[in-house]
Amino acid sequence: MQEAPLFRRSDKPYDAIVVGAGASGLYALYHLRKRGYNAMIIEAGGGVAGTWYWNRYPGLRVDIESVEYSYAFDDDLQQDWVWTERYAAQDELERYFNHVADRFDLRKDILLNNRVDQSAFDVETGQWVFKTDQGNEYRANIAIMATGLLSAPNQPKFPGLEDFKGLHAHTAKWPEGGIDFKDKKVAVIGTGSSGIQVIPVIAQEAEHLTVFQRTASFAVPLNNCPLPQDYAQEVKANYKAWREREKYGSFGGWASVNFKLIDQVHDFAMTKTHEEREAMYEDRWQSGGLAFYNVYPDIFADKAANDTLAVFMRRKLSERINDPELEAKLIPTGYPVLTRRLCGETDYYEAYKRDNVMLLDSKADPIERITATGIKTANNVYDFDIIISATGYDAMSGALMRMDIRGKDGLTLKDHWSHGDIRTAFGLMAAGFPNMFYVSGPGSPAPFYQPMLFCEDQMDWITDALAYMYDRGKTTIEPTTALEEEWIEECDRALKSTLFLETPSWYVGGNIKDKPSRGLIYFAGIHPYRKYVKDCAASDYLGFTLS
Ligand code: NA7
Repeated sequence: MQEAPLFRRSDKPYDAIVVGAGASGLYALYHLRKRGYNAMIIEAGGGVAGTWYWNRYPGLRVDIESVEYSYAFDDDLQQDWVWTERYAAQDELERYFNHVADRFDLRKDILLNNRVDQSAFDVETGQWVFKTDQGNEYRANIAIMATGLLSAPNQPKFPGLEDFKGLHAHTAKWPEGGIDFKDKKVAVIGTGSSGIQVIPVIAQEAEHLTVFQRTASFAVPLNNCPLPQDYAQEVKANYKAWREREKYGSFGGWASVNFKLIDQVHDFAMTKTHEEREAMYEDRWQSGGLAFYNVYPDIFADKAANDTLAVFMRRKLSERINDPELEAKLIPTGYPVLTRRLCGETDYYEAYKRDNVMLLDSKADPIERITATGIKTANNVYDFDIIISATGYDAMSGALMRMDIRGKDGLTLKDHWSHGDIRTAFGLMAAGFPNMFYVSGPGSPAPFYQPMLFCEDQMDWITDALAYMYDRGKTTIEPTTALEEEWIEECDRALKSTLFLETPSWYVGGNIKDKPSRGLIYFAGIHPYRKYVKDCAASDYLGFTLS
């Protein structure tokens, strides 16, 4: 890693300020500069890389293949960078984003260790004023909120947490020096993607591990391995075509199954024979990872179609776990497969076969409180040295809602989004908040699309809209409330045509008390989304007011 050049401070207002130096924020700065804007990033962390900076728990790795989970905007970058594993681990991803910051000389315009507490629109000047927790204040004409879709940790308010005398950490806020589990009694609360990654590692290190599971997740083998070099070379030789296939021919921006490029499946599960479906599912199971998102589209919408996959998965999990008592606890029932995020696992089920690991059912015996020495459930008391909350995120809207964002006429974003829906136009802007854009924001299909590709798409749209605005001598753009209304309806229609509401996951705001599902995510995915925003631009930004 190169030594960071000092942040270049400007006392004049910036053309644009980007909040967040994760995957989206870094690209936003690069792109804005390329389009001639004087821009800077304000970042709360002490380094760049967002998710891969904050989440440092052992076992963390991406579950989209590294050659696909990367930027596409610069061919030299994708040719030069060498991924070492099929699914990169946290440290490799952190290195990658640092390399991007150095390679494109971004650091001089990145202010670290400053959390934006407040962003307020100044009607007099038409500027956004950003105030940070370090007492700094910056102004810009354009605000780009690249604050992350899974960045605001969800820490359940367990009574007594502050009395715990041992160490407590959330997976999304891992202490920088790491945690030594040796000879320790450890609790992990939560068995989503984060819990499933951290549990096998802690199981090997700790004296004893107790897992508090409320809902079992569907988890498929990740099949991580050193990246086969012939595969890496093949991708590099064909990166352009590969990216096109990811963008236009895949469901979620990744196109490889079993190290082969595949097309999105458009056939419906229920039009296939049992044998054809089984062959498709088996292929995905052998591939590992998230390849199941690329199967028949009716899996997401039709319970009978979904059941065909759920039955297959349960059978595979039963063979994998091969222990009736554990199978009863670990094989999910009661919700459609894929409506909670599919997890990729490495040695997860083996962890429960160890003598030093105990799995508890937190639905039958819920956590009541944390005590000075451990956890009290409805029926039991347990002692721990360390408690890990792997309890997820206030997804999509959480990071924005936790900031004090004030638009025109004193309207706060919190208030704007607190009336039963998350109001945006295409997940890009909200009415009353001129010139403030969200990247991978609520109301977009971000959770179902590769984040770097999405950010590249969204920044193109944003800077095209700005060019259109400035070319016409205007200085502000904002959506009408009518467009917001239409978009919420479209989001709601798309959500209700799926099975996602059948379980209270973060996809539908179900993990956060009183959080609305309306407008949170655009469930129809990237392809219809792309058409909506493209058509809007082509129709002179119909639904947006320029002034
Ligand atoms: P998730 O997937 O939201 O999982 C959080 C887990 O924490 C889940 O098992 C929850 O059970 C559990 N949880 C949350 N609150 C409690 C309380 N109060 N008591 C017991 N258990 C609780 O978050 P992750 O960090 O694992 O993954 C988030 C995303 O990051 C993932 O989907 C990928 O996209 C990357 P519940 O299911 O609510 O019963």
